[in-house]
Amino acid sequence: MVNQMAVKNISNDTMVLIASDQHLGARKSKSEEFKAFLDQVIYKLDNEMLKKLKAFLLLGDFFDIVMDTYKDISTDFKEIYNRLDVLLENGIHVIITLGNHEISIRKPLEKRFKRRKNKMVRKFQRKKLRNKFLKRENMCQYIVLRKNENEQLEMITYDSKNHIDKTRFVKAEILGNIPHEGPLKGRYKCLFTHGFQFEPEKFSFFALIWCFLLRMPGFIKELFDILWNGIIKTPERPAIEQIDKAEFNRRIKENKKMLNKKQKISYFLFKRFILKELVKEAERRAAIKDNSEFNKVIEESYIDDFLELGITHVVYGHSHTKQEDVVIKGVPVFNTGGWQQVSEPAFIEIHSNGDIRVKSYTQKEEISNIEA
Ligand SMILES: [Mn+2]
Repeated sequence: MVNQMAVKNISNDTMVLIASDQHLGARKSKSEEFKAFLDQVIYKLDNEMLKKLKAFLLLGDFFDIVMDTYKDISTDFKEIYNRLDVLLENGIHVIITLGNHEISIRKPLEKRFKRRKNKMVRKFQRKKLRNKFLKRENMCQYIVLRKNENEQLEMITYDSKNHIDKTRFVKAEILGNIPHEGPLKGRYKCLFTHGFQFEPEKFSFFALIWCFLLRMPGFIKELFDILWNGIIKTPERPAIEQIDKAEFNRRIKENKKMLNKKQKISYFLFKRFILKELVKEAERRAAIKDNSEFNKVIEESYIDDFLELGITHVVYGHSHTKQEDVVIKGVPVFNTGGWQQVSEPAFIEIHSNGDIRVKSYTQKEEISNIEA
C-alpha cells in the first residue's frame, strides 16, 4: 500500500532527496515510517513521477551502532537496505555522510575519518550485510553539490574538510545540466554533513561516551538504549535512582561474566560519574527546542572557512530539529530533522532549479490509500 497523500508530499520536480538520523537499531526509531517513505519514492520512480531525481542523501546516524550491534542492525532492517538498492538500480546515487552513532569522532577526526569509515563498512560486510549501497565510496564526511566550469551540476564526496577543493575527493558525479532560471543560475555550492562537527566544544565529553559505547558488548548497548532512548529522552521518565534498582542492575548481574576487567571498570565509572551528567545534559537540551547552539558554532568556528570555500548553502542533520529559515553571514543553513525521537519525521528536497525545501513526512489522511 502506498499512501497517496504522502506521494503527493514529494514534489515531482525533486532532483536531490535528503533525510537523516534514522538511528536503525535504537529505540523510538521510525524505521517503519522510513520504509514507507522509501516506498513512496520507489512508487513515484516506477510511475515516472520523479524523472529528475538524481541523488538520495542520508546525512548520518543512519545506523545506530552506539545502541545496537552490527549483527542485529545487519539483519533487522534488510527491507530498508533492499529499498536503497532499488534506488541505485534506478540510477539514483545513494550517499551517506557518517554520524557520531556510526564511527568514533574523537580527534584527530579529519586524519582518521577514512580509516574509521572503512572499518565500519568491513564490520558490516563481515556480518553478511552485502547490499550494494554499502560501499566505501558511498560513505563520506562531507558532500558538495556545485556548478562546475562546464555549467553542469556536480556532486563530490569528501572524507575530510581539509580535502574540499583540493582534488582529494572520494568520488565526483555529474548530475546534469544547469537550468536557465532559479537559484542554480547564480552562484551555487551546497555543503552537506551530519552536524556533530557543529557541537559546542563541551560536547567532546559526551563524544567520548559514544566512542566507548561503539565498542561495548551488545547487552551494554541495549542497556544504554533503554536508558537513553527509553528513559532519559522520554518526558515522563522516572527518577534515575529508580532506573538503577530496576532493569539496569539485574541485566548487569546476568551478563557480568561477559565483561572483561577493563569493561567492568568502565561500567563502574560510567554509573558512578557519567550517568547523572548525561541526564542533566539531556534535560538542558530538551529545553532548547531549536538549533541555536549548533548555529552559533557554525557562525563562530565554521562559516568563515565555508565562505572561503565559496559555500552558498549548508544542510546538516544530527539535532533531529528541522530548520529552514536561518541565514548565517548570508549563507542559508538548513536542517533535515530526523526519524527518531521525533513526533513528525522530515526530509529535504532540492528542486531542479536549486530551491531547497524542508518538508514534514506525514501519513495522515489514510482515506485515500491506493494499491502499490
Ligand atoms: Mn548525530
